[in-house]
Amino acid sequence: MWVENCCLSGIGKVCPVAAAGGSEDFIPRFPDSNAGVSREKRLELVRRNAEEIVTEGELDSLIDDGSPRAYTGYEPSGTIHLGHLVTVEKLKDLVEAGFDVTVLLADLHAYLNEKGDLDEIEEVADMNRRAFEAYGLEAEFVLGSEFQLNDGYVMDMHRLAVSTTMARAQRSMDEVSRSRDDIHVSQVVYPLMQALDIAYLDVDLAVGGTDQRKIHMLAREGLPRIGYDAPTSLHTPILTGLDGSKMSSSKQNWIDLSMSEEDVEGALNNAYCPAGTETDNPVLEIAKYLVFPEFEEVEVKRTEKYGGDVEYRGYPEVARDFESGELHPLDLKKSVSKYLNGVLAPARENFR
Ligand code: STL
Repeated sequence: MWVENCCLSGIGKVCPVAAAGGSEDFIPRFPDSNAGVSREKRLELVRRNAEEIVTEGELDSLIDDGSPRAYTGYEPSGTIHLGHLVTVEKLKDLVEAGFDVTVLLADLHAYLNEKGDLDEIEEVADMNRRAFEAYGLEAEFVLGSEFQLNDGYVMDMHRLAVSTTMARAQRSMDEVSRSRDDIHVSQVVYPLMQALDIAYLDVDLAVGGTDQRKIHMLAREGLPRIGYDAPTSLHTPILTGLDGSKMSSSKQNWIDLSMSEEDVEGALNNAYCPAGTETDNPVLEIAKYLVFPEFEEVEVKRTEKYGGDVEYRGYPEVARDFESGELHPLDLKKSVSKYLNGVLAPARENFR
């Protein structure tokens, strides 16, 4: 039976689709281990769905390193939304490609970004860790404040501060910062610390959304000036909000782990999904960045009148049929809801 063959990267983890009461025809993505995964396959895993790698040449060398190390940092957040999960998917790809992965729960960064007091943030961080683990991410989880207050780190922060211009530090925060005017000093301490995290966690590859790119570029230039290696960086796309505009907490135009299966279904059903158009289409993006990395095959169920059931092996087939008009938005939405709910089921338990 299918559930016995289900091997999400963790041992003894429950398959998300089975947990969601999914059918037997789902095929999970994970092999039993990454032993024997070819160099080519490992590179393909690292590169898939990446918007940018700085630089491809460096990544190519990293792959030949015995055990390359990668990380992403997250400000602990009361809502884990699909935007977070795009980078989590990439980290799962990296684990499968043989990287040692660290997740930084950046409590001090959240504090600097005015997200609350440290005690509250730490509680949220622990909930986030459990959600990421349940989602099948095998990583080492580190709380920022565990090492960011050590003497060596603080001294390096001052050294980096001396060699970084105000304009550069401020600019790097353009897409991350909470405040736009009346900028606080914390806003320029933030990117310096983020750069140092890369050195102190001893990682080769820094992963984040494209909103992190200017901070990563600052790290690439700044770290060598104070005696550390320049990190390679990989950026994932930023998901379009469900209404077709930029995701924003004020609009609540996203799906997060606090939502029930029915809420997810409803949200997708109402989502912007213009027939025949791939551009800025959040439903297709969810299929591409969150569903297909988990399932080799995705089935769309339709009555005979509307063309009958169809199975897609890979996102390009879906995009092709959607663009030609062969696949209707409503059928796409129904199928994406079902698979997405399967993917979210185990992590959602943490919010009950
Ligand atoms: C955000 C939004 C987002 C990413 C981050 C924060 C990342 C924070 C971070 C902090 C320290 C690090 C790495 C990343 O070392 O998309 O508000």
